[in-house]
Amino acid sequence: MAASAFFFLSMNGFDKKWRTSVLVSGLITFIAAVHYLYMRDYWADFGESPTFFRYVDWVLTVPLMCVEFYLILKAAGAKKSLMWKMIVLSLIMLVTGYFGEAVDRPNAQIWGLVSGIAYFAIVYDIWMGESKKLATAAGGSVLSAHKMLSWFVLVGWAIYPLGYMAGTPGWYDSIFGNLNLDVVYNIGDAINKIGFGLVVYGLATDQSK
Ligand SMILES: *C/C=C(C)/C=C/C=C(C)/C=C/C1=C(C)CCCC1(C)C
Repeated sequence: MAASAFFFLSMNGFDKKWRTSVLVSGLITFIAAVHYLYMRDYWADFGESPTFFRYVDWVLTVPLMCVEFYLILKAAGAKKSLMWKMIVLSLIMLVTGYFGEAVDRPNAQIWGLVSGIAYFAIVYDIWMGESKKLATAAGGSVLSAHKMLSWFVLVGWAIYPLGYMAGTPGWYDSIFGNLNLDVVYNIGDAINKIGFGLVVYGLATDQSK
């Protein structure tokens, strides 16, 4: 919530075309903050993982992160089709993950694998595919912000499959079984949503000079 206040209050200081990007950063942390209130209450009432609210949050915030990629690459000629491709991949990643955690737990490994493939398709696109080419063409601070965001997706987002393995049955039980799924997800969300937003904030600051 503090991050959202920070992003919203800073918006007017930026050139018009960068305001949308900072607005989206604020929306991502705001949507998460609201869902964390639901998650806390659910946890307090039932003493179990608030999986449903967790995934409702992600289904809204992760596509918005894909929109951020599109917005910063728009000036370099990014097309809407790039945005939709990333959104669809992120939804496949999340819906299959939800099935593994909440609907068909005995097959969590298979759902997790399909989810992981969609995740790698996103990683591939931003590190080596269309998105990377556009960022390279844009150069300068857009390229360096794109690189930072790509690191968030490669390293920061990799926290989530670890949480998933900690919370679902599979061959990985002996490795991750002692971690708490919710704690891992909470840390992942704080790093990824606030950190991601700050990179966009930094880029908007640089471009508005
Ligand atoms: C703000 C929330 C974010 C950035 C959530 C990201 C979630 C993921 C990258 C989840 C990925 C998963 C896999 C790659 C495999 C196992 C199932 C998931 C959904 C946990």
